[in-house]
Amino acid sequence: MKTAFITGASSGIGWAAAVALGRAGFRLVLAGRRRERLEELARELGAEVPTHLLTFDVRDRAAVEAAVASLPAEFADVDVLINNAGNAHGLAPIQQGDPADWDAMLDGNVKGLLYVSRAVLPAMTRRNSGHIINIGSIAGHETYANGNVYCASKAAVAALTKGMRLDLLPHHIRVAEVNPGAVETEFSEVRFKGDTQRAASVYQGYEALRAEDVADLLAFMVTRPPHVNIAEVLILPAAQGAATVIRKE
Ligand code: NDP
Ligand code: 8X3
Repeated sequence: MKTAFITGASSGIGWAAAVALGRAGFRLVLAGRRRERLEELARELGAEVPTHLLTFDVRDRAAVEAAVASLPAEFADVDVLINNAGNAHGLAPIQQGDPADWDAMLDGNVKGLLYVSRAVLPAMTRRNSGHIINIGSIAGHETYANGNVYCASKAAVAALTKGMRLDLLPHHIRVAEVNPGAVETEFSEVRFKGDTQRAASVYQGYEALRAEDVADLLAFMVTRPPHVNIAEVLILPAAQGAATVIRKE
C-alpha cells in the first residue's frame, strides 16, 4: 500500500483528494489546522483506509518539521505529496492591500509549500522514488486586477514546481502542478473573511468545478505508471474562459 500525504485535507480540494486517493488504495497522512475536521474526514474514510492525522500551520517551520518527524514508521515513507494547503486573503488593489493578508498568502502558499516539501523530501530522495503535486491556480498563470499578491504566490508555485522537477530529476521524483479555475469550496469564504453572501456570489449563474472534479484528476495522475508524469494541468469549469471571464446564465 502506498502512502499519500495531503496538506489542507480539512476542506475543499484536499478533503476530496483524500476521499479519491483513499478509494484508490492509498494509506493517508492528512494535514490541516482544524483537528476536528480531520477527525471527521478519517471517520468518513472508514477503517479500510489507514489514516494518520497531523495538525499544524504550514507557516510554522518548526511545527512542520516536528509533525513530519513524528510520523509512525508505516506512514513515514511518503510516496505521494499533494501540496494543497493555501488560500487567498482579500481582493484589493495593491495600494489598499493589507500587509497581514500578504504575509498570510506568501507565508502559507509559498513558504508553507517549501517547508512541507523540505521536510518530506528525505523520505523520497533516500528511496529515489516519489511524486509531488503542487496545487497552483489559473491565477499563477494569469494575473487579474486586485489579485496581485495571491496571483504572485501562485506564480511562485509555478516557478517552484519547475525548479523542483529539475532538481529532483536525478532522484526519479515526479513533480507536477495542477492549476484549477473556479472551484466551489471554502476558498471564497476565506478570501472574503467570512462574508458568505459575497463568497456564494462567486459561484452563482454557472456551474463551478466541484472539489471532487479536481480530486478525480489527482487520483488519475498519481495512479499513472512510473514512467509517466502529467506535469502541468489547467482544469476549468466549462463556463470559464479565463481567470475573470465566466459565461453566466
Ligand atoms: P479551502 O479553503 O476549502 O481549503 C483550504 C485548505 O488549506 C484547508 O484545508 C485549510 O485547512 C488549509 N490551509 C490553509 N491555510 C493553511 C495553513 N496556514 N496551514 C495549514 N493548512 C492551511 O480551499 P480550496 O480547497 O479551494 O483550496 C485548496 C488549494 O486550491 C489552495 O492552495 C487554493 O489556493 C487552490 N485553488 C483553489 C481554487 C478555488 O477556486 N477554490 C482555484 C485554484 C486553486 P485549515 O484551515 O484546517 O488549516
Ligand atoms: C483560485 C481561483 O481565479 O479566484 O485560485 O484566483 S481565482
